[in-house]
Amino acid sequence: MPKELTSWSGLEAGLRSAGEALLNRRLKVAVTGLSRSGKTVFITCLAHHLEHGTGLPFLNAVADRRFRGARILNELPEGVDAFPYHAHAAALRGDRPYWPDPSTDLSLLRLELRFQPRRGLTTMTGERHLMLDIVDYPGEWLIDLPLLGQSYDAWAEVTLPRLERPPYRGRMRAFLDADTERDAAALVKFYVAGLESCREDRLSLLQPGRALTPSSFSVLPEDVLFAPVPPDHPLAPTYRRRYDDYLERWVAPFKTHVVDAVDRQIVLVDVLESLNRGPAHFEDARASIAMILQGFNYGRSGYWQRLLAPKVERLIFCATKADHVAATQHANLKLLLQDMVDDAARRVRLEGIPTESLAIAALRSTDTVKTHYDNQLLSCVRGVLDDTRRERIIFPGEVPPTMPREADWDAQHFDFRRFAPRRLAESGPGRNGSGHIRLDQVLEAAVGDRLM
Ligand SMILES: Nc1nc2c(ncn2[C@@H]2O[C@H](COP(=O)(O)OP(=O)(O)OP(=O)(O)O)[C@@H](O)[C@H]2O)c(=O)[nH]1
Ligand SMILES: [Mg+2]
Repeated sequence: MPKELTSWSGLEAGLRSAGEALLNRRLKVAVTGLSRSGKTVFITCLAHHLEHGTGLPFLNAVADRRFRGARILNELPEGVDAFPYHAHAAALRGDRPYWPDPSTDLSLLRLELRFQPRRGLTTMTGERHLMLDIVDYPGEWLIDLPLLGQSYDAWAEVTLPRLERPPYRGRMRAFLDADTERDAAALVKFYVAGLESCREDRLSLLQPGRALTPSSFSVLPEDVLFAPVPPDHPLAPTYRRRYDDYLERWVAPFKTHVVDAVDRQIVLVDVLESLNRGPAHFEDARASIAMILQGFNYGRSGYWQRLLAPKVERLIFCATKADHVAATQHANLKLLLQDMVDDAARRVRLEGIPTESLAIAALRSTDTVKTHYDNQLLSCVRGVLDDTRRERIIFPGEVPPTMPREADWDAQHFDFRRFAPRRLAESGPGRNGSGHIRLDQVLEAAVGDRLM
């Protein structure tokens, strides 16, 4: 072989092994979920259990006694804020624990997991490291991602008719009736007020998302925001320009942090809240999730692609806050989640990517108890209600295994209540099991193969 070729192949092999090491030591995990779906609590509790190496019996590395713990790394890429793990964990570990506020900015949690490789799989001995990068952000921003593939006119064309229909119509009436042909800021004001009202009602398809996030840094003034109008409207040229600016300034950089170069994805869905709110909300959440997932790249990638532009190679759907219902309902909750994300999951499976669905609670705040009522034995949940701070036993209703049909909604009565968090520090084995529901199974499904 000519000399230069030998050295080239040597170089390639060198790069390959350096890259391989890098690839095997780093994973970017996307935690994807609409606002209030439970992302911040999930990330905090995950880091807590990993840091302490406790409460994760279904993580194989823990079961095999190969897991050595995790630490939070403070050296982050420039310009990215650190996930306020210590503040969130302190709030959940205090004497009177409380849930975190809605997130207002993007932040990164970088965890270094230490483990012993499985014997027989490698000749290497000694400890190995895996770095996990997890980004947290306000759920409202996520719903801007579908805008990236759309022009202003295309967006307005699908958005306006949607706002004319329930459940949006009533809350958007002032905007739809506004007689404003010249004042771009005034019309935006009506539009944003409508979006805010829809958000109170927990609707999800609210674009642009940054019109809603209450942070001094991210709330945008009315003179840069836009509202949907028909193409021949006098304000259309102004809004068209603002729309393009918005995508370039805010949505494209967000995509870089949240969507690009993701290796594994955990999608959090508040299925019970959607069920609580009725068919229109259920459909709104379903459509929003399907839209968002379309922006991610799924597939097995060859070596160079993994190095240069990884694709999502594992996808886990989680129905969060499963502690709002009795353990007997978890199997149905998982089936209902599968029904809800069916379209998205099917597309991903076509790419040969395994998907998994789980009913989980990052911080289990109730127990399942049986009570007698009307000669029936009911499975209920017992916990401290978030609003009254009183302990109550509640029968939240039964979770249907598939999306209820129109006629069934009226017959169903759901009463899923918000519970105050139990103390994270106390939730070790013995008190209420491991303090979470299937958090370790999510972790095993997402990254277990890299802890071998
Ligand atoms: N019972 C119970 N409630 C939970 C759990 N996780 C989250 N919640 C509830 O869901 C709310 C929202 O959780 P967050 O983690 O703040 O949601 P988020 O997705 O980060 O929300 P944004 O930052 O607004 O996008 C919390 O305030 C709790 O009321 C859980 O494991 N169990
Ligand atoms: Mg959050």
